[in-house]
Amino acid sequence: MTVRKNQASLTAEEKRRFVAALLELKRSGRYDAFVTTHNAFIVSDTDHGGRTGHRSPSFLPWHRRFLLEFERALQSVDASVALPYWDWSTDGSVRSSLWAPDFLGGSGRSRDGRVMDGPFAASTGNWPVTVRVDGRTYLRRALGAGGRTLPTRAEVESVLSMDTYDMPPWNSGSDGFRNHLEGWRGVDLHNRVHVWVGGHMATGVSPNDPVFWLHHAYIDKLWAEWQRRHPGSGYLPTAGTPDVVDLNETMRPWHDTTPADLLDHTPHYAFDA
Ligand SMILES: [Cu+2]
Repeated sequence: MTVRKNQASLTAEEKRRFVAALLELKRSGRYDAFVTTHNAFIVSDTDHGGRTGHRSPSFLPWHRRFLLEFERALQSVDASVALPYWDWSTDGSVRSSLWAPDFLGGSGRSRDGRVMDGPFAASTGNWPVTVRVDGRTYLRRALGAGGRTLPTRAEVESVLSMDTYDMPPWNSGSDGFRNHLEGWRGVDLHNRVHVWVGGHMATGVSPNDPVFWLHHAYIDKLWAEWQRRHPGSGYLPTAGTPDVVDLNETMRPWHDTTPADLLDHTPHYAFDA
């Protein structure tokens, strides 16, 4: 059974195996296919047209499936690996063990944002950025540099307390849990974490930074926590909504799974707490 753990509690051996599996997916070319898919959806998801991966109700089930595909790819390299999650509301220091050289490496240098240490630094030769939006081929970060702060636990609580999953117009202008979690409205839990990390994480090719998976694994966990708190509230909309994935409609790019199929994470993985 896959158990997704808080990254702060991983053992040295668990970190080593997770990093090694990431590097092997990168080496084989499978990693970059995930970056390409994410960017294609970022580019095509629009508020007044078809929208699936972002700015829509299916933001959460789409990323749940995307992470499951990625986790299965990691497990095809090393069956012991599970995706860890990063609780940025309680572990938001740039000195966190998350950013240590034995795990994800630290922030970028000020001149060009280049990450200089850790397994994903360009100097290792192991992490070329090939799916990119400009000519720069090195991983970039600027932790906390944009003046943004990470969400607090109180802000997380304020979003978890919302009892409607999503609302018309089912986009970045919506009220409700999904859009406050995604961050186009209100306190913003998900978008601002991308901005706080900066560099590639603040672009459509954000999965170039391995922290993408740990961030989204925590967003996914918050969805599970919301479900536990609001057992009477379900995914919306349920039917007949143009441009939006209803409860029982299949999602691109897989065409074989619906939001309804993904509401329960427990057939696939558990959380450590
Ligand atoms: Cu994201």
